Amino acid sequence: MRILILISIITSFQLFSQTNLIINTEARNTTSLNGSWHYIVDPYENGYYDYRYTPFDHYKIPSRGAYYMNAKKQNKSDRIEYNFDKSDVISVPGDWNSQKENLFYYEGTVWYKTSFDYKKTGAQNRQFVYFGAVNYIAEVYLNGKKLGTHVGGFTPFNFEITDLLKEKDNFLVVKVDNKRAADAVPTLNTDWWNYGGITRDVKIIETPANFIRDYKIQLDKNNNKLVKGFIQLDNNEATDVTIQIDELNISEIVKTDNSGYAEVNFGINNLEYWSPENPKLYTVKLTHNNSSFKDHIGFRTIKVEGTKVILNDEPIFLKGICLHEEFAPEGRRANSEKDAIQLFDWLKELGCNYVRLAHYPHNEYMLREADRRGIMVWEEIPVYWTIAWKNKSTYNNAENQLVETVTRDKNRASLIIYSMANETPNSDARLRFLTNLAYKTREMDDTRLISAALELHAQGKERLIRTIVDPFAEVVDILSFNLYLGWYDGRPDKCSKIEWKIKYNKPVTVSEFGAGAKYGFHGDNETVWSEEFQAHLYEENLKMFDRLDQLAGLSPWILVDFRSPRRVLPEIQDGWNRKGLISDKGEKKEAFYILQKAYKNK
Ligand code: GCB
Repeated sequence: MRILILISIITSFQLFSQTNLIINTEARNTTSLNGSWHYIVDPYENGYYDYRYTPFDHYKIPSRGAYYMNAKKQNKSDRIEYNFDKSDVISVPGDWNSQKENLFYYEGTVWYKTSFDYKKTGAQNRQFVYFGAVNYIAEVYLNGKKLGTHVGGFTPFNFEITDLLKEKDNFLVVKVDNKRAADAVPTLNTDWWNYGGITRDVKIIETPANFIRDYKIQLDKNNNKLVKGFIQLDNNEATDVTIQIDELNISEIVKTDNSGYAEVNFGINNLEYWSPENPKLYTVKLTHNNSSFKDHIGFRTIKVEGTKVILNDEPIFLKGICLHEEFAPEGRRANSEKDAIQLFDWLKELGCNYVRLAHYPHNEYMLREADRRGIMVWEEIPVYWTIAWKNKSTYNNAENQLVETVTRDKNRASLIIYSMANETPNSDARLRFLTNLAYKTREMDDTRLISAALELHAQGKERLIRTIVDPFAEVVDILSFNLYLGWYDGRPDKCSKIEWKIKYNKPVTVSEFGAGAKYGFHGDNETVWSEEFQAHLYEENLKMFDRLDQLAGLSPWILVDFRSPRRVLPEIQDGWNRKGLISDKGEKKEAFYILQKAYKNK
């Protein structure tokens, strides 16, 4: 029976809206603002609110007490109670927790400041300041003027600074607040570290007066000889844009309408399709008003047919693993291309063709690396566990994070699945929330699949039947579930007794299974935390999943041990979730080789 779902109309909420995101920033004319920034830790938000708790932002005449004014003492009677230039420095990009011992557990406000000179390269040019991500709320000010606010810790945003930028002595101040909140996305409760700070690159982008801000150049979902998409200029202008793919002798001219928008629609022949075996990327050149830049784009189709996932007309099994955006050997957020290369080296060694980037959008280096290395990607937004489903602004926040993710990554061939949520409990409000997100995703990009990490339900007298009872299963393209059989649910030998009863005619991927193990701790199969226990659990689980007819892929939990404040057991966890196949020091546990062997034989 089809379930009718009432879609509520939710209007966009100003605070979160970020529709003017510039994509493919690595190909633009940019100046990095990465480096050492001064910072002030401000748990009472003294630099933001006055003593009546009125934000300085609301003052008509700016107060020099507001930290974003970066005020300097002008004479001996001048009382200024902060001084960025005499405050400590911190690296950007980078989380503060791993850089400063006293900020290890800190959740709250930290002010960042950098000063710089800037020479514009063209008189008519425009400039934007771009942040790869700031966790979680960023209030951004240039030269004492507010540029705007961004909410959400894992997606990029930019503000125009053309009119404020000077040749000398600019100061950019960012108030970063990573306090968790019940109505935020994610909410209060997660099983990962709430790394605070300016965690990704910061740069100034310089563009012509009008420029190509956004575009989608991808194969049509149902026709692998047709490129479809759009070009969006930043300003309204009816003009020509040229799309060139020299290797394929393609040079297409599209005409933008009065709103600067053009549809892209052209035939393409003799393509080498992108796949894990042949991650072919074409250089695509976009030209508008004599100004050009390039992207490296792969072409492939992905769809489902019955219970199969079909890549370029062939069924494919997703041999994957989950991953947090963390560089464990240094106990910090991953933030560079070098980090991405190390993580993908491990994925390749394990024999993966697929990765689940949990539980929020990872940095763009990861998607670029996935494109180059032929690893298909599941990308998700941090709608995790107990979100405030009924709260409109929570929805708007989630939707905005989704929109920013799709906007940034829709030209990456590796990206095949958008996930709407992880382990969320059934309710009408949750169904409405997730369905709205799914509709929004399809409206923006119908060339990829939609999923969510769902929960399973136990049935039968002995509760050994596993099934999905979830109306959101009707909405997704691929069913996925997390299942900790042998860890949170019984012993590993229970796996052999499980019966599957999944009624939907859709492919199924196991989005998580696993067990904790401390590298170097040995025991028998039944000794919890031993490498042997984890390896045995993998063996039993893999056999159990082999009996699931619709099985189209696996992404066990997880490639590398990761930091979590929930994991406090001394001598075993010490602040780390130990379900990694690789330890926090980079050592491979026995289960790594079990999965590697299973993937070799698939
Ligand atoms: C889960 C969550 C994941 C946790 C994992 C665990 O189901 O999705 O975020 O870290 O279990 O280790 O318990």
